[in-house]
Amino acid sequence: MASSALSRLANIQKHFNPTNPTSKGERIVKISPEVSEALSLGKAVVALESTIISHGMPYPQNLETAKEVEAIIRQNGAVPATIVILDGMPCVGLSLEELERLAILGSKARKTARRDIAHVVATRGNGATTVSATMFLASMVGIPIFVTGGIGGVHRHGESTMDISSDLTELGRTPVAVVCAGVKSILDIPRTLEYLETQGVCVAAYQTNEFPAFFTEKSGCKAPCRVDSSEDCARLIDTNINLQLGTGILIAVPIPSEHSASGSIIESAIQKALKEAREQNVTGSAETPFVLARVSELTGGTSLASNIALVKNNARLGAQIAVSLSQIGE
Ligand code: PSU
Ligand code: MN
Repeated sequence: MASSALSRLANIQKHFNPTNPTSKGERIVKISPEVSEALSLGKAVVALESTIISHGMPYPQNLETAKEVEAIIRQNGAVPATIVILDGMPCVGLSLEELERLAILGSKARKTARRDIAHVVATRGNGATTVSATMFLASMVGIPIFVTGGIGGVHRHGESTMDISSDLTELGRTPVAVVCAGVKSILDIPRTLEYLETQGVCVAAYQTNEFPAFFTEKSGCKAPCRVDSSEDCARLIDTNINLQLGTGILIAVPIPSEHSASGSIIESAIQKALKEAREQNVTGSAETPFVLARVSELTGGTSLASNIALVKNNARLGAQIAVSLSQIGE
């Protein structure tokens, strides 16, 4: 028991409880009563990001999807903890009103990666957290598992632009397992995997030997390791925590096969959207939201349906992993 992952996390929380007020009497993060209770009892909790809601999907599908994803996590025995910064307060676990506020804010919320957190908080802004910022806040409150759709990566031509998502460096420095459907082919997938290796990140593909490419099951790249069940994933996470490696884990789950058929249509839309982004000089953090919105328009919503399906699939597995992890050491 003493060596289990969860008791280690409880120990971290005891020494640094972010719900305690600072010396000036201010809280630095607000944890919902449901998430707070689950964490203190060592129950399964799954973190969720907010950029996917604000920038990744249009309203009202974003709100519907966010609510459905939370429901899937509950049905599978875990507590969802959507993470966002509202009026300068990092929030872990949202009420329905807060979730609605985020969905309606859409891209008016600031896309918040690790580098942006302090400024959004200091200016009392609204920040939709990306994978890097969500991992940071999840780790701060002791949540070891986080579910999303896709993560950022090394952009094409990244070797000269140096546009490499901070999601990758966060995976190298924060011990949270991220369940995703791989990375999109709008990115340079082989270089993304190289970069993750450099960062010391364990990358495991779920029930396949190949690293998935978000809209398609295959990327042409072999995954460094393979896991076949939620118990496998939980053991991997528990081991990573016990060894105190300090690095994250990427669990890459292929899109359900009934949605991957449209992959080639989506792939050609991606090529067209990338060309438009270059022509219109859309770069930096604006590139991913631009390309995703254009791909959705060009495919008449097919890509959005696939996106929603894979996030739900990831949510189911992520909750099962969280439940398995909470049972280790019991
Ligand atoms: N990739 C997707 N969907 C997304 C994102 C990435 O397939 O919604 C979002 C995530 O929040 C991710 C962020 O963390 O974009 C990465 O942005 P950037 O490339 O600017 O680091
Ligand atoms: Mn970038």
